[in-house]
Parts: sequence; structure tokens; C-alpha cells
Amino acid sequence: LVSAVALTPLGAWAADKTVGFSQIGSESGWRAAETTVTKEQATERGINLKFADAQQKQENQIKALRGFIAQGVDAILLAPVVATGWDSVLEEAQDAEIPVILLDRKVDAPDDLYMTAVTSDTVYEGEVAGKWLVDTVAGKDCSVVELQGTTGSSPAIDRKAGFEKAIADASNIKIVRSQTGDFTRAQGKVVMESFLKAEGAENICALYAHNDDMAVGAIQAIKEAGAEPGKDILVVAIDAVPDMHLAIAKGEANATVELTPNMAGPAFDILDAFWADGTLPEKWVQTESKLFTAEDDNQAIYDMKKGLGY
Ligand code: GYE
Repeated sequence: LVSAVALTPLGAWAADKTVGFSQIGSESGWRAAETTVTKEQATERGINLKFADAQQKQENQIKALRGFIAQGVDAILLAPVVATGWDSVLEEAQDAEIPVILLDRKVDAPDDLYMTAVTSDTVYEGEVAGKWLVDTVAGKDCSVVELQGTTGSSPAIDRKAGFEKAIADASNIKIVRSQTGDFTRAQGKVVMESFLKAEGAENICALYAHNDDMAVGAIQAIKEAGAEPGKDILVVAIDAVPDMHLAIAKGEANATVELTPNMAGPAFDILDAFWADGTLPEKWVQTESKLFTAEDDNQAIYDMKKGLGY
């Protein structure tokens, strides 16, 4: 006898399920893309998605999760703005037997409180950025300024650690200023202005930003200070959003580490398999990270150059 499970195509088990998604906000182009992709993935799969934008406040995310639990949703997606403070609300979801999947960031909580985390290796991303800088400056003295992501978020903690690990043996490279720009363009520009004022553009060799949006804001500040971003001050960041590809194509930035905005696809596949026959995923489902530089023969930069008449 062939069981019903075998006859039902994978993907069908998620149809008509209700999933609550607590999204951080829309602080960066990457985050906006993640929201778009998540909604598209839900629609394609016939999932009823309840979307809550927290305006980057943890208390709004906790409120949203409590609302989803009260509604009795079938599952919860959570992109946790910071890594701590989740235990009690995750316990409430567990008590209600509602599986929680983390998207793009991790939490400091016992891992039995969530089904899995779908994220990139954010330490590795920092290492890739750091290694690119070590190889590029090749022994030349280099004072680096760093724009950190949201304080207390797992990517900010990890990307700082990964970058420092990569430059640890390069005594010629030093981080001389490091401050959060909260992953936004506006803050990236303001903080970069303060770095330029404090250090002098001529004394800064490179900017490492934990995401492209802060780098794009900082590029504006570098130009307004009369320096050439991508040349006088090297620019390396993470996300590979279109505006960063454009900056690289224009020679105003040098490198970025790609981060897919499609974390929801793997999450919905995991839920589908779970609803089909109780299959449980690994505790961490990792997405790929790939370096993009002007030297890469990659389509996005080629298209941008063509678009710019290069
Ligand atoms: O790099 C940034 C967003 O959590 C990894 O959050 C994500 C980061 C991403 O604000 O653009």
C-alpha cells in the first residue's frame, strides 16, 4: 500500500497553512529584498503569511510573536533584531507547539526553543572581507575604519570577529575606529563623517562596513570630504545589493560578500517536510557566501557597467 505521504508532492503539505513572520523592519535594501522574496515564496506555495514589521524594535517582535501564538498560527518565522532576550517568548511558542524558524540572524537561546536557523555563516563573511583586504594591500600599512551592524545582533558580533581573525596576522593592517551604523545608509554616512573628521581622509586606507547600505552612505561622506572612494579609501562590505554592484561598477567601491535574500525558501521547504511526516532539520541550515569584486566577471557588475555605458 503506497502511503498518502508518498503520493502527495513535496510542497503540497504547506498549502493553506498560516505562518506568522516577524520581520525586523526595512533598515537596508537587503532586508527589503528578504521581505519581498518571503512574500513571493509564501504566495507560490499557497501559504497564508501574516507579516509584522517591528521597526527594528525587539519589543515589537515579541508582541508580534505573542499575537501569532494567540492566533494559533501553524509556524513562525523570526528574523531576530538582537541575539538576546528571546527565551520566554520562544518557550511560549514551544508550549503552544508552534515551530519557530530563525531567518538570517541567530539567538543566544537553548536550541530546543527553535526548529532551526536559516542563515549565512556571518563569521566567514567577515573573514572573506578581511582576507580580501589583506591580499589587496599586500603588506602596505593600512588604517581601517569599521562600520558595525546593529549592536548586539549576531551578524554584527560575528562579522567583527571574522574580519579581526582574517587580519590578525597582518601587522600592517589596524582597525583605528569602529562604531555601529545600525545597518542603515543614513547612520553609515553620519558615522563615516565622524571618522573622517577624527582621522583625516588622507590617513584612512580602507572602510569595512558590515553591510552595503552603510557602505553606500559612507561613500557619500568620503566624496563630500574630497576623497575618492574605491581609490583613496578602499571600500569592502557585505550583502551584494544592486547599489553596491553599481558602486563597484563605477569604481567607488571594491568588494562585497553576497548574502542571498532567499532564506524563506529553505524555511518553507523545512516546514513542508515537517508537516508531511515529522522530518526535523539540522539546527543550522547555512546559505552560501561569495565574494564579488570589480575583477569578477560577474553578470551583475557587467550589466551595471553596460548600463553606465562603460
Ligand atoms: O547583512 C543587513 C541587514 O541580518 C544578515 O541585516 C542580516 C543583515 C544584513 O540589516 O543588510
